[in-house]
Amino acid sequence: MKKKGLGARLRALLGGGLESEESFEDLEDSLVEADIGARTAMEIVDRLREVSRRERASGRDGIVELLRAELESLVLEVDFRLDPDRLNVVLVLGVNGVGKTTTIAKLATHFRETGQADSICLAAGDTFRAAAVEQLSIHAERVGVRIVKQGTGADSAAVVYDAVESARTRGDRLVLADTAGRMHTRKHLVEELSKIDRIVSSRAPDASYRRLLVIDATTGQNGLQQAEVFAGAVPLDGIVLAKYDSTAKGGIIVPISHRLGIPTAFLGTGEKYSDLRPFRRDAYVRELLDLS
Ligand SMILES: Nc1nc2c(ncn2[C@@H]2O[C@H](COP(=O)(O)OP(=O)(O)OP(=O)(O)O)[C@@H](O)[C@H]2O)c(=O)[nH]1
Ligand SMILES: [Mg+2]
Repeated sequence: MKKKGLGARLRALLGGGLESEESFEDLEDSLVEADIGARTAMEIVDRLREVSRRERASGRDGIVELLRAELESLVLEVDFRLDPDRLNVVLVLGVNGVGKTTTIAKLATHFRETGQADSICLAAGDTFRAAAVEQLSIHAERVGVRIVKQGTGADSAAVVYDAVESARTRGDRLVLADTAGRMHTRKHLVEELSKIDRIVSSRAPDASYRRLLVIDATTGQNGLQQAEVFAGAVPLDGIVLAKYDSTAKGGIIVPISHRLGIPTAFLGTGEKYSDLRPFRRDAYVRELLDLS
């Protein structure tokens, strides 16, 4: 995985500590450069300025430690485990091309290999894009799980409905539902997701039903806007940050946690099915700052 760039920038910047106002501004720029976002970066640097003056910590190690603690206090994590006693339904959301379908195959692999689910069913809820159903079918076959599908153009909520019904009949532990990535209008998104929500809640009132939003780590601040739009449509239970391996930035989790209060559940770290890591904020912040 690529080293995160913020660590190197900090080392260069903090060679002799943070002595001047200019160096605080440079630090703020470095945080923005790492995708932490202008507002959140400003707040972090304001806090740092205040604490470092109060504690007279201007040396490199002191500053890095303050920054580490500050970032860790802003980042939210969720330990995303399946309920062992109920059917679990996980709806996977996100805009075009962020990594939803791949993430579903990775999640199926993860939950099976950690012993949380031995019978898993995928729902081909992306009925919009031609070839999406076929793509999910290929993943299902490779991972060795069942899939419930209809043709392109079918009603997405109806596919999720079928999958939930069939999972209940067969006693599956988990349904992982794919969704279309298009994000035409906010109104349409809200309507479509609300419909799926209503169906899952009414067909499986006793299930554990959660929604994960996939964000592409290479899209920068756009990820924050996407999270805001989806969170306005349905409650989100966690973020999966995909393509974390493909960027030296990766700071987008910080404003998503801090501004929107949405915790992160997983990091996607490559294209293989095993390239998914449960998110841990201490490890994430250390990696962001390139600390060992
Ligand atoms: N390097 C890397 N590539 C990834 C990761 N996750 C997904 N990808 C790649 O991103 C591309 C898009 O992934 P998909 O899973 O098809 O994305 P999607 O959101 O389902 O796309 P649509 O269905 O078109 O909206 C594929 O080439 C994946 O291999 C990741 O964590 N790291
Ligand atoms: Mg897809």
